[in-house]
Amino acid sequence: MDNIALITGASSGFGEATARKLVSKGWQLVLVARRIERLKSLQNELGDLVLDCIELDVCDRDAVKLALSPWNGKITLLVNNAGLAVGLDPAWDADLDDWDRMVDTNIKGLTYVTRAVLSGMVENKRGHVINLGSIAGSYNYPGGNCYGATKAFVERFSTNLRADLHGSKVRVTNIEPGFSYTEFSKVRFKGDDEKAEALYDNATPLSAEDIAESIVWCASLPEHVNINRLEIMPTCQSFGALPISRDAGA
Ligand code: NDP
Ligand code: 8X3
Repeated sequence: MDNIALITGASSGFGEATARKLVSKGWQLVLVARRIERLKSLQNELGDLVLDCIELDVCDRDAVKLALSPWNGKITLLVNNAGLAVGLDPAWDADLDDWDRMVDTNIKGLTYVTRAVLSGMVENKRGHVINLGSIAGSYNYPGGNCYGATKAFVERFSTNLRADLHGSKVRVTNIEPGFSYTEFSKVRFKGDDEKAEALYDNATPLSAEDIAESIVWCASLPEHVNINRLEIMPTCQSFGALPISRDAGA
């Protein structure tokens, strides 16, 4: 059986870099995103190993089923990468539409895509689901509210999938990156590129290629090895103190 990877969110960042790296190792690819023109230009660059480019909003349950069911039974690696953070406002000020988008994409979209191709992996007794979680799923920070909660879901969904998949030989890995340079912050700050770029001033974040390398490493290990979770930060990022608020005048 050929190595065929389905990558969601392949039009940018980690997904695009993973597509490049997998092709360099001889993998065949099915690429998914909403921005089809970007997928097509990646296909032009990468050549025949890209079997298909699918214009798809992972939040659209029926469209996911329709577009991906022809691939069920053929996919050996699913990189569930499509996702986003929108906004960094405190919970009481947050826009509920932003929260809906994060829940719809990071939680519901990821489950729809998984469901569309998982039964084929189980039937073939071969496959690997690599989910993109985040350090935000494990550690709290102001404004991380709903985004972090969606990534906590991804972590728990990943390990629960492992429980369901016991004995099936299908692997599941949750990759949990920290501070990284992609279009992620442009999306989070809703196109305020200056604000997004300022985050990276005088710092060395992880690159999309760093994360792609980790994804490809997990996928390339012998089939009896399952990396459950892989938490990765740039060296410039670490942990802060847990703050105590003090009463005035005390
Ligand atoms: P980018 O913004 O560069 O890429 C996000 C990708 O997701 C794009 O290809 C976008 O494609 C796709 N996407 C978003 N919404 C949808 C949708 N509804 N349907 C289909 N595709 C969609 O960000 P990253 O590469 O950084 O993010 C990839 C993943 O990594 C996300 O899940 C993110 O939460 C996670 N992550 C990112 C970190 C970071 O600091 N960069 C750190 C930790 C985790 P299009 O717009 O064309 O549909
Ligand atoms: C993205 C990492 O720390 O900006 O998932 O939330 S963080």
